[in-house]
Amino acid sequence: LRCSVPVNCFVGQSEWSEYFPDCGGTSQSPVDVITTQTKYDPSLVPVMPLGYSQHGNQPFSMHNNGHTVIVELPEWMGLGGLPWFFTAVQLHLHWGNGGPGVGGSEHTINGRSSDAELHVVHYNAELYPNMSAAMTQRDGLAVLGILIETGEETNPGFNNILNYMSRIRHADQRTFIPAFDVQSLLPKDLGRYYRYNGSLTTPPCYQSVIWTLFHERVQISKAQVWLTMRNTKSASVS
Ligand code: SG4
Ligand code: ZN
Repeated sequence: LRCSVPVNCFVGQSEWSEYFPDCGGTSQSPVDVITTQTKYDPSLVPVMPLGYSQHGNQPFSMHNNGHTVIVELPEWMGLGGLPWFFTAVQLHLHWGNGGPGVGGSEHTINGRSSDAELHVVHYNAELYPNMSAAMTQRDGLAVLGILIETGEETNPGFNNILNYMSRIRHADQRTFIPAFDVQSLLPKDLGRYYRYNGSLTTPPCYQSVIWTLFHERVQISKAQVWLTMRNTKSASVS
């Protein structure tokens, strides 16, 4: 396989490490969490979303980067409960291309995938000045992973994003959406999660992420998933 612009010509994950050496690292994410092999650590306190509900009046910027939808978050949002304070940067979604029931999540639990996965990305604001300085460093980033299942009931929190997806059907399109309570996207139980040191799940795969994968899955409706997929047909949202 030869290509001048690697990001545009991947045929599969197996080739990532040819172009991005970190993708062949020993802590590559995502992982399959095998619950019988996890170790209980009483020092792990519940996840503390800080300022997630203080969204203010400034709209959030949302764009399609050609792979996914990204919502940029205000810098007063952050994450406590870790050895350092982490500032929120953005959230994005991973959807499969198959629709509900096919399993578009990145992380799996005991081999079982979910229909989609939400990631809220933060950087270590105590040790590094900004996201780009932090993203190459061990302990530089903290990402919350939320597994999404589809059912019958509409999840109003997700409509704050999904209602506006049709405005960014194509790569590089950007829009502004009304600010909303980001905590409404998280599961209720913030105390049960899996924590491990891993990496960005896509190139450049920096081994820089403290991962928190919630045990509780969040439900959205099948209609919400179909609507999203229809509105992003040409954007290869994945
Ligand atoms: C997705 O490709 C996002 O579009 C990327 O966001 C993100 O990179 C990448 O996933 C890896 O993040 O939480 N899945 S992940 O490990 O957040 C970063 C952007 O490129 C650095 C802005
Ligand atoms: Zn992600």
